[in-house]
Amino acid sequence: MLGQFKRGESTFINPLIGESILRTAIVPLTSVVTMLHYGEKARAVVHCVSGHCRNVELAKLPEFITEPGNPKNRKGVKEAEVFYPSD
Ligand SMILES: Nc1nc2c(ncn2[C@@H]2O[C@H](COP(=O)(O)OP(=O)(O)OP(=O)(O)O)[C@@H](O)[C@H]2O)c(=O)[nH]1
Ligand SMILES: [Mg+2]
Repeated sequence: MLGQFKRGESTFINPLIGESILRTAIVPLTSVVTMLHYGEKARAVVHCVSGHCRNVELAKLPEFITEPGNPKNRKGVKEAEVFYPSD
């Protein structure tokens, strides 16, 4: 799902998942491509431009994929994947 900043992508996706996994805000927020997949267990994986990847708790995901949590993408995040047990 693509859109300009603040067009409501995250707000639209959360009810489809059934839980507010993606943060929403008035200021520009989601700054990294985030892929959502079905998974037996809720978890997230952050892939870095260096080639490394790490598992992160869903609650800590904003530290990597949002502009306030990762200003100007200083953490070098390439993309993030979220796995969630939602039909
Ligand atoms: N009035 C109105 N406000 C909306 C609607 N959808 C989202 N918003 C509000 O618009 C703001 C931006 O919503 P987000 O879901 O964070 O938008 P986004 O496109 O994911 O933003 P970025 O990740 O920063 O690009 C929030 O304050 C939402 O509450 C809508 O349909 N109507
Ligand atoms: Mg967003």
